[in-house]
Amino acid sequence: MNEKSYLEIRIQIEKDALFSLSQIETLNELETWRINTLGRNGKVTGLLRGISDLPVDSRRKAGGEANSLKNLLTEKYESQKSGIENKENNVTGNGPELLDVTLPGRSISLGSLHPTTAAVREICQVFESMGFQTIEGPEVELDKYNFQKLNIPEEHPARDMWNSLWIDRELPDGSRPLLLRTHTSPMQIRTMESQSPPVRVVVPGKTYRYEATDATHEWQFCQIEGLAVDKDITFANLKATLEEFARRIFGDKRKARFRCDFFPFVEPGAEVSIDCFKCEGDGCRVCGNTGWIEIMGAGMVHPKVLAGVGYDPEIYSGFAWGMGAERIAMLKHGIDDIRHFYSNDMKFLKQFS
Ligand code: FA5
Repeated sequence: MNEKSYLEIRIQIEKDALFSLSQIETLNELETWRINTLGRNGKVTGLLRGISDLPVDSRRKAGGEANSLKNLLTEKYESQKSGIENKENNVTGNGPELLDVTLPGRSISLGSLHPTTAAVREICQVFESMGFQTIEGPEVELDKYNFQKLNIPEEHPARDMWNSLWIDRELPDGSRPLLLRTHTSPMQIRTMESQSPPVRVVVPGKTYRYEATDATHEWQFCQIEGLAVDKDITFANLKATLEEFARRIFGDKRKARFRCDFFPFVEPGAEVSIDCFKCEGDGCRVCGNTGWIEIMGAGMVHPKVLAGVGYDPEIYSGFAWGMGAERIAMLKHGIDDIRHFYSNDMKFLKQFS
């Protein structure tokens, strides 16, 4: 064979292959075309093999021509293949018949606030309207702030009130003082250490306890701490502030109850409960048959705590509280199990969007 006839064969193969490719409509037909044209015994491969039959000085040009044909047909094959695949999958492709411009656009689905976040924002706004400032603090805390400066020394039995998750990290002095905060009360100390009275803050944030879960207890939940310190603050101010909060959040229908309680960092201390939304106070699973759901601990800041941060307890007094945000949301929306909040159940969460 000479160079001229070799190149004529190449042109003929190109013509035939492009024509037969243009007739193909299915992937099966396309595969047969590929085998016959580009496969191991296909025409293009035969053309490439034929180079060795040519005189030596014609081989270079013939090889270039054969390879360019191979590249051209491979490219055409790939584009034909994706065209057929798009058509079969009904995806809008190059063909105008696949694009329906009259279809309405897909609307972007917007997320919404988690019910805990929504409750936290609403509660903080109520207190902001009463002159409190919203601040945040660290979730990994020091023993010093979570306990000691709150009048709970090491080895004190009151520590058993908060089952703690300790962090297994030793500091250079050999101590292991880090834990996931069990309440937001450490922010009382951090706030008072960083400013002089008067103080009025609310502190929302995650808290953690090594606790079994049930309808009203989670191991991770959200608290909102409140602290007011000034001259002449009395228990009457505490009660008025929290009663106003309860009225604004729950309306006049729900009843608030204050009872004596013990927290080492307040004196006197109180537990605040709201009558159960589920049984209207008769007693049920949600309220543990008591008719009341406890929403917060509160009290007058202990003089030892004030003195510990450098405030003179003879001049200043204050009140503080720590409430559970999920419990407030449960009461507001009639949610009967706190575990719904963090089970990632979209059916539950979408009710609040
Ligand atoms: C405290 O954590 C105190 N720091 C509150 C406080 C602050 C008292 C300032 C006095 C002055 P207690 O452990 O009771 O207290 O928790 C406060 C509130 O957090 C409870 O009333 C409840 O609403 C919520 N809470 C407590 N434990 C859980 C839990 N496991 N799951 C969900 N909410 C909880």
